[in-house]
Amino acid sequence: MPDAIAYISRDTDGVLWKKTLEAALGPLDFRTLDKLGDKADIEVALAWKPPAGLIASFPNVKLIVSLGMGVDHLLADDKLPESVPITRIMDDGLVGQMSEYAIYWALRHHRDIDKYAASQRAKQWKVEDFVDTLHRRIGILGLGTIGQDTAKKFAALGFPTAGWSRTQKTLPGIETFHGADGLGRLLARSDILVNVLPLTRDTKGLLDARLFAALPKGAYLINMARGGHVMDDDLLAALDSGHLSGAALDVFNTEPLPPEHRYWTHPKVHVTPHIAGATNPRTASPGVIENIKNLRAGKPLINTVDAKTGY
Ligand code: OXD
Repeated sequence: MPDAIAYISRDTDGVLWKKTLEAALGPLDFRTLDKLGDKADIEVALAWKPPAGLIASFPNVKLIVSLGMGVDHLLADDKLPESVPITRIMDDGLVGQMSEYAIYWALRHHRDIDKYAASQRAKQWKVEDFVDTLHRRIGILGLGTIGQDTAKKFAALGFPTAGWSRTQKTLPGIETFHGADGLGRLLARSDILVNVLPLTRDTKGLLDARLFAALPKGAYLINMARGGHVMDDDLLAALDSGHLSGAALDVFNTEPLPPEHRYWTHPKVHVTPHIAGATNPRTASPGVIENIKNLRAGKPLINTVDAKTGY
């Protein structure tokens, strides 16, 4: 019976995942990308950005687990076996980190910290115009688990907070918009726009010149979803024209961000290397363990992904 777990990631060595899974499931035949051995032994693939076609070469794989909450990295592989279920991690730790990331950059912008840092360098005692929290409107693109947590925390800080999703959602204390009409209405009232959408056929390139133009002048962008949402030239043009006041970007069309990319040195851009939310085996593993047990017991899986919607 194939029962090996393949850990497919070039970002981390999997030692923590092996330890965490073994603590719950007992000793495992746990294989990493460089030591996959006989691929016929592999029952479960834990994957983050797998090389295209690799999972299709596991003849007996029964479950594909996305090691990210986003699954675009898996669905980009057009050879992914269609009949094998895909599940994704649901990681409270990661969700909390993502909210922290958005709140950090939003507060830094809201309280003019970069301007005060420049004033300090120039030894200048200069007070910037004050903007009441009640007048700094937050807009969140995407109201899945991450978007909802982020929205709730912004609202708790007193920011007027709204969110947009494909289908209608109701959330206490959050203004919600949906569909194509709703997007324009959300943008028109968003002084800080936070993107946490899944990357799908419908959302690829959504953050383009038209979308930026629909934001109020001086709006600030925080992108912690995927680089593929953003038309980079359009964002740079919106920053250069002064229509947008700045951007905090964690994700990029090409990762690692190439050294020659203008984002690295743009005075209005903050770049971080896809760290907004790191998968943490401690908080991500319970659902994975449950699914491995369910798979082996022939029970229904949780956190399944619909390949058609892309999340
Ligand atoms: C994810 C990510 O999808 O970290 O979880 O990008």
